[in-house]
Amino acid sequence: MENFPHYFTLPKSRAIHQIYILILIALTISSCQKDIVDSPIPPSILEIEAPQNLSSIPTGSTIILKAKTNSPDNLRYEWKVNNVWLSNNMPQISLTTSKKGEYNIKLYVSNSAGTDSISLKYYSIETPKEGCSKWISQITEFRPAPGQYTNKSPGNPASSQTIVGKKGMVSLGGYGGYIVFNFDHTVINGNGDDFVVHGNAFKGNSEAGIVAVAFDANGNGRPDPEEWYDLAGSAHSAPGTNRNYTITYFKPSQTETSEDIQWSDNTGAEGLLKATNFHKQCYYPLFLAEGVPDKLEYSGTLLPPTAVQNPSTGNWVVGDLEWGYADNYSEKYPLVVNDDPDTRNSNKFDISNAVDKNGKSISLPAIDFVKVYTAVNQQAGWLGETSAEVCGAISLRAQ
Ligand SMILES: [Ca+2]
Ligand SMILES: [Ca+2]
Ligand SMILES: [Ca+2]
Repeated sequence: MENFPHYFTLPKSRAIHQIYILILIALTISSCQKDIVDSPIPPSILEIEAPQNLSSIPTGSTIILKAKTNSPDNLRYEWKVNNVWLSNNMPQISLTTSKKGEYNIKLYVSNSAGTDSISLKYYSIETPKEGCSKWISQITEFRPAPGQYTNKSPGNPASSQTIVGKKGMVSLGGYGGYIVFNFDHTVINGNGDDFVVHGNAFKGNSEAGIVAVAFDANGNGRPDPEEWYDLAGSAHSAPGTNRNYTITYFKPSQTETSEDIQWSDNTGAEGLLKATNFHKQCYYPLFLAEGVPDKLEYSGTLLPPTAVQNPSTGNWVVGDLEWGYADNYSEKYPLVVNDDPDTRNSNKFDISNAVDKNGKSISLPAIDFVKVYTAVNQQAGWLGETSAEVCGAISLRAQ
């Protein structure tokens, strides 16, 4: 009996025993509650409440962003906009989109138990002003590759200006040669085609140019290298297409008259851009902003060759691609858009076809710059190198 606990040996103490247990339970509950206060659960952000259509906020407007969390008590809020911290410890912020471009919002919510974070991206877009022009308003850059028209019409700087405000013609030279232009408004990515680019193609004479687009995401008024995306066309996933192509052209021994231009590329191939019998000037561009360096590099997507010679006639056919390239004939090429006769003989482009270097689709709300570059590296016999021509462009989003 001595070994039994004290309260079993004293029947009178049963009530006291029950009181002990109740006190013990009460102490346990109280201790648990104390633990909750000392160690809260980490916060969890449910969402940032934001306006419905974040992809088209007009520049200059103000929006309210509001954090929604699972446990709103005793939280610290830290907001970052385009990598700049806001000095604000509030669950909501008011932001004015003073400049157009991309806005990257990051929200951190913390308490003593931890931190949660969430990201949100939206775009501020300048809507076209009434009376803006459908035509190209400015040539941002003209950097043709060597070619039979380079340094003379239609392949000189004066030629590049002929497509401002109207139709004209500029030749881009061999693979990689390009022109960059813009309109007097941001071209919004609406339903279907958003702009057209005119060429001088006809059936069997398609000198494909890849069209790339840039949305001025950082709002600095310039197309930066990371802002460019190709618009994919029918040959972008074809066997033989190289999405990471770089060609280097070498300055000829003299620049007074034409001679073959040597090139090499990042696949290890090399060859000659041949001087033809018809064009006697130097083919290596002599007017670029960088002067006349010993070599010139051009990069982008390379499409497979399209030129075929008819063995019996000796004539060359520079084949048509199905869709999605400038200076390329297709059934849609002669058609007009929106009953506007100025859109005849053009290729039609939809910003929704933008892809990154891996071919992954990129969603762009709008674009500020268009680049057209020659997409193939080929000699079509006596026709010479294949070089895309640009004969104008029209925005389908002008007011
Ligand atoms: Ca579109
Ligand atoms: Ca920019
Ligand atoms: Ca052409």
